[in-house]
Amino acid sequence: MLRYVTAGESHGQALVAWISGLPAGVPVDADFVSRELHRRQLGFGRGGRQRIEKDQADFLAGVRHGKTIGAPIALRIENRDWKNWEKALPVEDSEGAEDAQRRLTAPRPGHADLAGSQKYNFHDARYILERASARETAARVAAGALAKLLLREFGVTILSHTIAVGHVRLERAASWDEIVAICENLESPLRCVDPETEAKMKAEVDHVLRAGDSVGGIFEVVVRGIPPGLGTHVQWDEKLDAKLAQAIMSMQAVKAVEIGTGVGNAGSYGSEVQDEIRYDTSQKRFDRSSNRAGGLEGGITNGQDIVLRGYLKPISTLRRALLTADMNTKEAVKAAYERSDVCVVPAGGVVGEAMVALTLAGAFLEKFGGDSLEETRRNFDGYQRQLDNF
Ligand code: EPS
Repeated sequence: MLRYVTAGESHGQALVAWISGLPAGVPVDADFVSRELHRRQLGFGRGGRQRIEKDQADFLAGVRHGKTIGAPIALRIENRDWKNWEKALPVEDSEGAEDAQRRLTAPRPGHADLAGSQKYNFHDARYILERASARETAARVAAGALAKLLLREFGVTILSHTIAVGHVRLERAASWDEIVAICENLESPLRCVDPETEAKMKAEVDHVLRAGDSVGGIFEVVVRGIPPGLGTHVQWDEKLDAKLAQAIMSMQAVKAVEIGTGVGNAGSYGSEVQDEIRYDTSQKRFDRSSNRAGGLEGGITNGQDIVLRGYLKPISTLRRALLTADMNTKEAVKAAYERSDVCVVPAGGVVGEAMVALTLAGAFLEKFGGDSLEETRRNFDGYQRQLDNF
């Protein structure tokens, strides 16, 4: 079973990830992992923090001679900013530590600040926001890169692009080649395949930057090469679409998830929505004339591209702060402002890819198993023969 967890606070020493269940013998391309981490740091609208950090995964366990050994993998990503926070967030209590604390008592509407403080009984949201921070997604991306490396062995590619930033939306479909190109282009400010739309998106971010506001948007993750038959219809918590939705929904600031054209489908007729089935004799595979289902039917992959969208609300830290109530005095005050990003949609796509990769790798290993990559491959190849002869 593939399992993973992360630990780490935004301004603590480091982020760590623990991943268990990958078969032995998966090549671990460290440059690929670094590149994924770098991609997550990019995008127009990020705050000053990204100039401090240079995310790198340091493998502590489970990888030897460039390959997984079947043992749990542990990795660490340094927070370079820690040196600026050591006094404010020391591990041990010390004299004078109280004065160095950077307390936050004016909770930001939309943030975990207040609900978390009430739950954990702090009259200071510092410890809450440190862990709620999307800084944690760096650890997810490193873990997701390992999942991608497993899936890559079986011809699966997971990419993403930006569909909307604020009020600006990509009004046409993006081709696979365009999505490949935008993922390779590390200079693209917002990772939108259409340059004209991207310029408008950039203006939208510029506008909120000047106004002291923030902006959300939509990213789309597309997966090519996944075989039919991952996930199952038989039990609610084993349905793969449900697991993917949870994986994306668990991301900071995501408030909705869409699979295929799910939102629009609700207002259309059945004849306009279902994807007609064909048989491709040369490939010996069934396919569809369209892909409104986003590659999933009944909670099972159907062999079409998996397409899903994450809807990000605007970041809740606003320079032009909203009203809140102080947690101690209970008086009406302006919400706290901390250095922040104003738009994270391009990074959201990269994190979305990682979450999808981890979820699909889990479903893949559930179906094909294997303690070594060779064993997984034998099982996979046997299933391909079953499909050939179906
Ligand atoms: C974040 C606030 C900012 C972001 C951070 C998420 O950090 P800081 O408070 O240090 O300026 O840059 O994201 C990252 C550090 C990252 O690497 O993604 C928040 O409050 O969620």
